Amino acid sequence: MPLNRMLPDSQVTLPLDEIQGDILIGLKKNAEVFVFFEITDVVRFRQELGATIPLVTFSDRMKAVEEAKQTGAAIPVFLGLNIAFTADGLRKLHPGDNLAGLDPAFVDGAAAARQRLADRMDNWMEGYHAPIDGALLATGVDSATAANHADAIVHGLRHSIRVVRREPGLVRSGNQKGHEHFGFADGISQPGVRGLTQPGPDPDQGLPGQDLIQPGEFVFGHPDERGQVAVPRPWMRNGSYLVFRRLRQDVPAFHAYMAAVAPTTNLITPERLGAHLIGRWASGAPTVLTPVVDNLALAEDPGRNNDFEFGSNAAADIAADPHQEKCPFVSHIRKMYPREDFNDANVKAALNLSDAAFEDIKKEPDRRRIIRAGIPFGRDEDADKGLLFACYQTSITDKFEFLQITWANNPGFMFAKQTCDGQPITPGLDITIGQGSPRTAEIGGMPKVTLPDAPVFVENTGAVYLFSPSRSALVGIAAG
Ligand code: N7H
Repeated sequence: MPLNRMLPDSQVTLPLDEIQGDILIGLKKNAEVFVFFEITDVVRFRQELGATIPLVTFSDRMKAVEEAKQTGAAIPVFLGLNIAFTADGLRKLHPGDNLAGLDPAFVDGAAAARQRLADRMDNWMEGYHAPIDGALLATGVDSATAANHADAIVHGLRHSIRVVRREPGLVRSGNQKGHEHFGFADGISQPGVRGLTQPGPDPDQGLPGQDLIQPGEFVFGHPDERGQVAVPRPWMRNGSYLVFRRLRQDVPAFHAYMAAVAPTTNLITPERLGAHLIGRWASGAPTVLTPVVDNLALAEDPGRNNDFEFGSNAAADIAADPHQEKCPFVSHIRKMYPREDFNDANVKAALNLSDAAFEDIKKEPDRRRIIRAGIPFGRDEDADKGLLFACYQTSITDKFEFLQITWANNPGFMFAKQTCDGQPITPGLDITIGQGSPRTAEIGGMPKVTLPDAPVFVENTGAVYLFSPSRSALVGIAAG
């Protein structure tokens, strides 16, 4: 979702003209083409990159587009472009730097991560095994415009790159616009960024429920949630790691499971079971706020659709759900952003934490925030369809991989939780994106119900880990 309330320019503390456009705000994306390439001639690449930099979209431009959207002003036809490099690409472009000491997940690359992510090892699409040095992210108002835009940029780099894979993404059409292929509205909850997002009445939140996070969690060279400023290399300042994952979704299997299992639970209907396993209804309305029926008005109100907590110690006037009566611990949004769930005496006891360590662990969910920037791929009638998942962060190990391995794939997370009548809960792995087994889940506050093994609904069919540099770093690369 766009960070749809931003500070006036005079109060923005981040150099938006340095930070590429997709990282903090999101390129406008009806359609997007990811072009993965190998650099075949480094010297010519520097020259051709130099001529391409003026076409790259930076965040100051995105902020202006977002503001125009809000005021209803006409938005000119918009072409977005970002450029990012893999570790292999950066080694070619920064000779003499073997990237020692950088995030090991990034340095080793996405192929090396498959085993620890519990991905299948045999189903990457053509091109993802080839040497990949970088990616162009070209956006446009429709598929043809984005494709033409990508073609034009590739043409400008034609003497120095070889395209190894093109991955076109397209938002879904009609009333499914903004919804991913299982049918759920996506892009609702994103972190607010201090120094960019306008605080609301609560100075620590932007929109209600949107915690403001220090920018160093997403771009290098700024304070992070621990107050530290990381700049592992001078050229990394104002850059961000980009995780790209081509995630195929088995839509028929998802709906068949909900239809078969819902009547065996007290959630009764497939729509309601699906909503509880995601944590939001198809419309985007959170089940914590509306556990029984969908609510379109709530879904469409940015002042309310993210304004809830999960944990027991949430402020009295905020809706919460400590015993998973309205949103099971296994649900996708609760796994990926457990909000106040660590703020629980049982967690302190289970981990035998000191008071200081307990205070610290309460902030864990905010330190794991990522900025998501994906887009669906494939048409509804295609078997091969899903999400071109993309997210930005300053550590792939501590953010994307942590979320996937330690929370999504872990049946025991969230730990130390109980039903209303004190039964221990083993949530199960994230039924949507979790990999591994067993694939059961425990839902319901009282009584709890154990769901039968779910099939794998989402599988990885290609991945690339990249770094999205600042304007100055791109200029430095072009200069050689
Ligand atoms: Fe998820 N889905 O439709 O099921 N995701 N996700 N995701 N996801 C979210 O709040 C989905 C994936 C996160 O702040 C929504 O914007 C699908 C990966 C995070 O409350 C929906 C796929 C990872 C959030 C989906 C997929 C994440 C989030 C609710 C793959 C990271 C924000 C809409 C095909 C490892 C949580 C919204 C918060 C929300 C779906 C992948 C992470 C509907 C289909 C791989 C952090």
